[in-house]
Amino acid sequence: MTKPGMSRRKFLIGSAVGGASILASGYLSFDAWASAKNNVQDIRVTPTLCDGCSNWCAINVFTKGGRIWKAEGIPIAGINQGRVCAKGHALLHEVYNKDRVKSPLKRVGPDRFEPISWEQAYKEIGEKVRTIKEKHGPESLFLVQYPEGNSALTNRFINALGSQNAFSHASTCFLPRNIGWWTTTGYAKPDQDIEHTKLGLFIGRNLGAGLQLRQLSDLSKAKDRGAKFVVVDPRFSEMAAFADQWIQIRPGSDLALTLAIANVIIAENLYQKEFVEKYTEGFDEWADKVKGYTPEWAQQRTDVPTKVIRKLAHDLAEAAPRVFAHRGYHGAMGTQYKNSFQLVRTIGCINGLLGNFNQKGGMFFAPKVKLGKLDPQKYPSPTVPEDPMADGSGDPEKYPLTPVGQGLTHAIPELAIQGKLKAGFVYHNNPLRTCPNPARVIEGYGKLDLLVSFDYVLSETASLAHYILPESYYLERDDVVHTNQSYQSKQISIRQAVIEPLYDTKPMVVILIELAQHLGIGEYFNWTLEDYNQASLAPLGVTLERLKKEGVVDLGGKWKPGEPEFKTPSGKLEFVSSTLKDYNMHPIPEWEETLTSPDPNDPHSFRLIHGKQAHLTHTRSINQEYLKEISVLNDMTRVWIHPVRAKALNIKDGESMIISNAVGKGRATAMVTEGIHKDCVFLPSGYGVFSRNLRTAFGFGISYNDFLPTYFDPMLGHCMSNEIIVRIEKAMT
Ligand SMILES: Nc1nc2c(c(=O)[nH]1)N[C@H]1C(S)=C(S)[C@@H](COP(=O)(O)OP(=O)(O)OC[C@H]3O[C@@H](n4cnc5c(=O)[nH]c(N)nc54)[C@H](O)[C@@H]3O)O[C@H]1N2
Ligand SMILES: Nc1nc2c(c(=O)[nH]1)N[C@H]1C(S)=C(S)[C@@H](COP(=O)(O)OP(=O)(O)OC[C@H]3O[C@@H](n4cnc5c(=O)[nH]c(N)nc54)[C@H](O)[C@@H]3O)O[C@H]1N2
Ligand code: SF4
Ligand SMILES: [Mo]
Repeated sequence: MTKPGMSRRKFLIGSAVGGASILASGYLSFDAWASAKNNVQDIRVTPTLCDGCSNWCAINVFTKGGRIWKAEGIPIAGINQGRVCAKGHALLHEVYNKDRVKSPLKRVGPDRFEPISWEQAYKEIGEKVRTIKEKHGPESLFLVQYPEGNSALTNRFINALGSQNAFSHASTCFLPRNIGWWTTTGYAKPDQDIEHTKLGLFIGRNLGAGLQLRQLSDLSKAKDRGAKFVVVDPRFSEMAAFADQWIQIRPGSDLALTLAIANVIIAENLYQKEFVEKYTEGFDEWADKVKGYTPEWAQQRTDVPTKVIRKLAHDLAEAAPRVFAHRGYHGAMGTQYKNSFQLVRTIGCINGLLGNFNQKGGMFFAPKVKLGKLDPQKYPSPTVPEDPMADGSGDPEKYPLTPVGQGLTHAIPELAIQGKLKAGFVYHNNPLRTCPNPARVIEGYGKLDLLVSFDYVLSETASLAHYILPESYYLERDDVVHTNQSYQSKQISIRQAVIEPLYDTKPMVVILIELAQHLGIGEYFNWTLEDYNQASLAPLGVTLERLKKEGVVDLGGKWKPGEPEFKTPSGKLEFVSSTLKDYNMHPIPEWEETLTSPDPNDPHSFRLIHGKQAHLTHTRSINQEYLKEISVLNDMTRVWIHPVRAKALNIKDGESMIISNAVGKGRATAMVTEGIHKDCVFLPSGYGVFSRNLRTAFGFGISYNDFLPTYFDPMLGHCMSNEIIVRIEKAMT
């Protein structure tokens, strides 16, 4: 824990939405700062990619005397346009974190580790994997990761071992969002032309905290130009504060709201007829279904007045086609409610009614860069196993729409308890803290015969692993060529080492290549990272040297408005989904109840919802001292509760509350505010670290996963993370 004397550092957080910079005053004495500032010798600048979250913003990192100094955004990078957020700045310092793993480790007792050599670690892991494979088959092996640039290689690794079990965070993040869009338009992630829109509707998407820097910059440009934004959220989020209109909604009821919007647009003939005729499928059938979903019907479920619903439908239709309902991410349209999938489908269909696909200021499908591949003659690829995953993802009888390669990460503990999974590799992911029901996750992972982590610190998951093969921190390593840089033109970028590794750690690509030799799959890793990157760049006419020098290369190919091209089986936007029909699933977006509801007769009963804060990423950033300090100084772990509900429980602002249900119990400070719907309490989601090896974060705040049962939604299997009912009471001491 931070010492009391140290916790008085003051920070200035720049920029209202998202935070553009942090200045640490008092961290260095003024004299020390001035002399450091004047020491302009030996300053080097290396372009690379931030690893603070999934955005991978392009940054120039400065070193002074060989030490990391600061970062600036690279202006041409489409993803961040020269910006860096608070995390991006603060996480530079993580390279010097006292909690880092400094060499390969072997667990020799509960939470007791011994340093070992890479060679010994590889050898022992190799032997164990061979034994497990022989006894239980390759399908008992798995990999779980936050799939970033290296995922092509980690997938190759697990496939080469003969297993199809590559899991990602999808089932705790975005799964229904992607599948909902895919079944409607044929694209998992359409984009929106925020910059040129007249009106943007954000349902459960809070760009001011779930950051995406380019979209934030587009929002301000559009607003300056007179565009309007409407936010639907049970909570007065940062985005709600920025918007022209905030619609407070009962959590879990957005599907009713959107169906009613569709009802008004159709009933009043406000839709784009030409577009609907030419580019959509199943309109009449859906229109018939939608008839029953009147604003009066929706008001009862959403608490949104009929007048507001009607006006929103009219506003959207009037702005069409320079209008969009945002594609969403984690909140509401992600893995939060039983009806999230149908919500995404409905939002896709509303965009269809507005005829905005591939229109200026509407939705569009971003141009994609196609990277080259290793020569298959010289560098053979492993056969990808065709079986579904151990959790039933890709199985026509179970979760046919859940992609193999993503799967259900929160099913791993159950599968381990059942003995179906025996050995796992965990990369850039911390399932013990980011999956539901910690006791269950710990039990499941604890049953594995082998758990290997590649973490750079002893996260909760790494602390349970048998071996830790520490990846070098992002400032110390080279990675594969990256493409996800812009959504309006084709760009490539690259992460490269800014300094030499401080400790005995290695880049993931090197670890995979070396480990593969000990696992009998060396033939699939008979190349170097340089070979791999050269092959990726070959068709693009850009040399690796140039990319490394410039950091980001723009390949042109900017998106232009025009005819939309849908990739569904019918080639049209599908109001009635043929894919869902094939699998005997509801093919038409229609109302579906949430799984749970608070008891309206019990003053203690609440739904627990959660969300991001701009200065934190998931659970992994609160161990960074500057970022924790922002939380401490602004008292940001507080749980939001409505004044009427708080009064009934005699809870005052700043007092302690006990939150409990059958899964867990915790204590939090109340933030009494009208900015939260009466039915729910809101818990910020970056806290509750329980690994004692993360000394700054340990024991600070609580996590929604402490209260979340292990659910699998019937269609996709996602974790339904806002289907939590808790009991709130005032803490007596
Ligand atoms: N409690 C809680 N749970 C959540 C969320 C939340 O906000 N709070 N969010 C949900 C969502 S939206 C998502 S996307 C998922 C995210 O799920 P995770 O990916 O599990 O989340 P993180 O907390 O980012 O954990 C990342 C892990 O990678 C490690 N790591 C960081 N940098 C490096 C590196 O350079 N190399 C390697 N090898 N490891 C590194 C960190 O130490 C940490 O253990 O969690 C979901 N669950
Ligand atoms: N700073 C920061 N930025 C990040 C991340 C991060 O961890 N930190 N993670 C990245 C990742 S992996 C993700 S998934 C995204 C997440 O980005 P978002 O999806 O925007 O983030 P959330 O905060 O999870 O959810 C958004 C909003 O949904 C609201 N919400 C909850 N329930 C409901 C409901 O029933 N209806 C409606 N309408 N709204 C509801 C919450 O109050 C919250 O304000 O952010 C990305 N960017
Ligand atoms: S949004 Fe912030 S933390 Fe995420 S990649 Fe960009 S600068 Fe880094
Ligand atoms: Mo996420």
